[in-house]
Amino acid sequence: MSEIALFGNPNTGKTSLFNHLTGSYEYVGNWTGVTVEKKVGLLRDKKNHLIDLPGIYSLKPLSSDEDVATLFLLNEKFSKILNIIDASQLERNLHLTIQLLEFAKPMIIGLNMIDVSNQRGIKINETKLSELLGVSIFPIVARSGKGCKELLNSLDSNTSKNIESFKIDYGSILENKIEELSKLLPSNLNISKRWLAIQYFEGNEQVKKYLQSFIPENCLQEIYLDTEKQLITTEALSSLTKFIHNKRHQHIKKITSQILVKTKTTKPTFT
Ligand code: GDP
Ligand code: K
Ligand code: MG
Repeated sequence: MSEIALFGNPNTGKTSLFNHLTGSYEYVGNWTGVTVEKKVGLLRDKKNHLIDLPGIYSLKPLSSDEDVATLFLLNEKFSKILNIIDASQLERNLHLTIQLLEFAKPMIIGLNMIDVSNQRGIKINETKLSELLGVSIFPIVARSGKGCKELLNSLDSNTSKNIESFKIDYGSILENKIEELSKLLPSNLNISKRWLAIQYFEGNEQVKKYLQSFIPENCLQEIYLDTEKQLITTEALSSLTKFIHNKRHQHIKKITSQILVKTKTTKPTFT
């Protein structure tokens, strides 16, 4: 039996989906050191456990909720990520999705709130989105349970591989620094070095602490400051965090321009 980790933004239907996929909670407690609730359920096919993680917009910790998510990725053993996305808020949701894809472990997407996006006249080309992200996507309505069975069946399949195809080009300056930092890490690490480097540059404090067990603090700091200095002089931006956010935003815009089809001209939702 292995563990599947449920990640998503707040209010995307995580609890609704959790309840459809599991019978009842097998275990409810708190994450170590924080008051954030930890829920673990047995999937209805009794083949795997599902772990409900706090709803977050980004892995970069702003609160103990985000701490839990990063610490989970760094320390826990799990077989797969299940990322739930609100189809009616695609652009915003994809920021977390990208950070999870960069983690480069097997992942599946549950595209939720399909009823809401349909009502708003938004059609999403799921096949194309799946192609662009390199993972399987299952359209669902977590409130009613529509599509949840197909999603459950796919969670057990052993076919999902590590994600290798997904890569945002952060530009030569940052890409070189990602490479430089990666080279300082032990080769036998089972966490993506690229993900660690990107999260560090983004300002993820938990990742920074993790890296300090391999790289002296002053050396880490030097790389960070040099990267920021180079980017600030050439790109006229305020911070490394902002730079990474902007790159992801551009990438998301490129994705959504290829997969969104508006069928009605009512409310503009994707602005
Ligand atoms: P969480 O905060 O991610 O755990 O999300 P919840 O499961 O609590 O859902 C947030 C709200 O969205 C609740 O009112 C749900 O009933 C509703 N909801 C969840 N999934 C769907 C869906 O597919 N369609 C619609 N229309 N509402 C949904
Ligand atoms: K909620
Ligand atoms: Mg919830």
